[in-house]
Amino acid sequence: MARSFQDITVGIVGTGFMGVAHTEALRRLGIRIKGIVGSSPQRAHEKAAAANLPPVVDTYELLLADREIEAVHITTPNHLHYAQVVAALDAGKHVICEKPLAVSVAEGEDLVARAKRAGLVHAVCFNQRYYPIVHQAHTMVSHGDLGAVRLVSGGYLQDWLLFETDWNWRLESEKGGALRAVADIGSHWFDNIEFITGHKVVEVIAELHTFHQQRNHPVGNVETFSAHTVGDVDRIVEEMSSDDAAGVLFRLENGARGTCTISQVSAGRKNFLNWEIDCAESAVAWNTENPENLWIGHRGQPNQIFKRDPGLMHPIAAATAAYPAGHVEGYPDTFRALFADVYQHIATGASGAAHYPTFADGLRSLQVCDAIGRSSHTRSWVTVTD
Ligand code: SOE
Repeated sequence: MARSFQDITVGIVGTGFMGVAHTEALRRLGIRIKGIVGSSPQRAHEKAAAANLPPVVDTYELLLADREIEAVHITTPNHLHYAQVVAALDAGKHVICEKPLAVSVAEGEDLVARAKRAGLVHAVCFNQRYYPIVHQAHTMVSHGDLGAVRLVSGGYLQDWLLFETDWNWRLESEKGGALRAVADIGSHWFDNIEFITGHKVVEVIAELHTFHQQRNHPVGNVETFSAHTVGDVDRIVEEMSSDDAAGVLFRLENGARGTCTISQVSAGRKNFLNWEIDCAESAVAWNTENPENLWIGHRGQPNQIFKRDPGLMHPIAAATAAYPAGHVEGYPDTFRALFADVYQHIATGASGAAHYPTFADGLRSLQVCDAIGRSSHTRSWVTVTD
């Protein structure tokens, strides 16, 4: 018998953009969040007061020592993920980690092995899979409704790092990792594509672009997406090497071909993940700025728009929707839907297969991103190592 979500107690580490998103989604599910840890107790208290976060716990060690807490959400900068996941698994906690799972393939491999050994639930927040329309496209492809996948195109565009004065920890490679736009948002796009098509990316040729060789950034902490609200403050000039944008050509394991553009410097594109998947009989296209509508392209009949409607969607896709048709669901809802899957698994004693992205998917993403980085470096096709 499944336990009620209300009987599950969890903790969160990280009080930034993602810490808030996780808090809100967990509250909607009725899961008790006993404590949240920030980069310092003072910052955590300030943020907790401003954003109505759970009670602050002073250190991560104290959070892990709490026996009531059975799962930990890790929403800190990327370089902290590895050690925090290891500590959580060692403390016997289930782990829900933000993407990227780690900053290198070697770290990712180690975390997959540790999670398996520990026998605990391990999830990675590829939340953008949980737009109900993405699940609908996944079921249409896997049921053969569209024919074999042949061509995939699209990308992920944002503009919050457009100006040389824009800043966030993601731009510091010691914190974000060597790859930036590719790891931060390209990872979501490739996860969407592998999830929908059911085919792995096997080869890539890519070019990374650093348009701002220098950034003139504010001193101190700047929250994700908030750089343009920073006023007249002290700034320092920093040499930059990470990718503002990237172009990727790729091959899927079934022989399908793809192209992807990733950018965090595309004016006007706030958070635009988009794809078109052209199959042997029909095509589908979708984007996050219009998340309720799936375009279905035909040759011999008029094209269609499939609006998100739990009553008409495949049951697997309908299960990711919380509201009826016409009541628009968007980005925050994807976290609710992902965590519902994860906690359903925990509530049933983690028996049976996981239907949500696990550490194996987190590792897979690190492998794809690593191949993109190597390809840009060697200016050649690179095989994605599995
Ligand atoms: C910033 O680019 C960011 O918050 C990413 O880190 C998230 O993963 C993405 O969902 C939205 O944009």
